Amino acid sequence: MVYVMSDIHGNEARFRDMLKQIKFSEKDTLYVLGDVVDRGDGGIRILRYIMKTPNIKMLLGNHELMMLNVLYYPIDDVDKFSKNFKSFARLNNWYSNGGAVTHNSIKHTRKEVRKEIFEYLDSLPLNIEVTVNDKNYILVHAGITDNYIDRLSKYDSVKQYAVWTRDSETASVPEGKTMIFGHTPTWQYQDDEIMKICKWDDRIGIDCGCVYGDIGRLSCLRLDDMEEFYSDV
Ligand SMILES: [Mn+2]
Repeated sequence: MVYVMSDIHGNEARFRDMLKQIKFSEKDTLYVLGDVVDRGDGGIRILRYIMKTPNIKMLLGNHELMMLNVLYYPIDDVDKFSKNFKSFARLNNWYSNGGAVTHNSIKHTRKEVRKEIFEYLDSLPLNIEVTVNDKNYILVHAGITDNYIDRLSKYDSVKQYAVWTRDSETASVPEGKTMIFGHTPTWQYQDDEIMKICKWDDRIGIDCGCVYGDIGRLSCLRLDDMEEFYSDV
């Protein structure tokens, strides 16, 4: 069976509960569409579990990118003031998006492990295409890379666009494909009191606001039969 999940945001209890609910085994494949870290405190532990489980595939989310920007990607600037300013801006951006808890957690991992984590995240794809029961899906965190038009974009790279864009409801999806995305909680698209997976003809939103504690849930979608699973433990 093939499953998709997104925006776990450090909620290890819900992640474990979901694996139990779907009876996740070696025969299955799980795609995690980014934003494993930040806000909740279990992000690094979940990430390490994903890294050692070959049948869990992950996409880069904007939260992983913010972490890499602070801890892994260098700032190529000779001017000290400008370098410090950029470094502060990156840290401030990450912390104002719930990164402090992840930063604190990664400080307590060994240097070699930290390096493995950064190299793993740095290697993650922005989109993955999968076919299940002859249906073609494009899995994304926020956007399809082919939709990035640099001259017109407020994002300065295709990577930034793919993990940050909010145009998931309106962006074009290639004919014959269904886009599955996280990043923007589904309450923005529907009036229901309880957040649930949101389906259009050619796109599906699966971020059910796990990050919001009691008013949100972690969702998981099985692509073989479109069965929906939810965890609010
Ligand atoms: Mn996101």
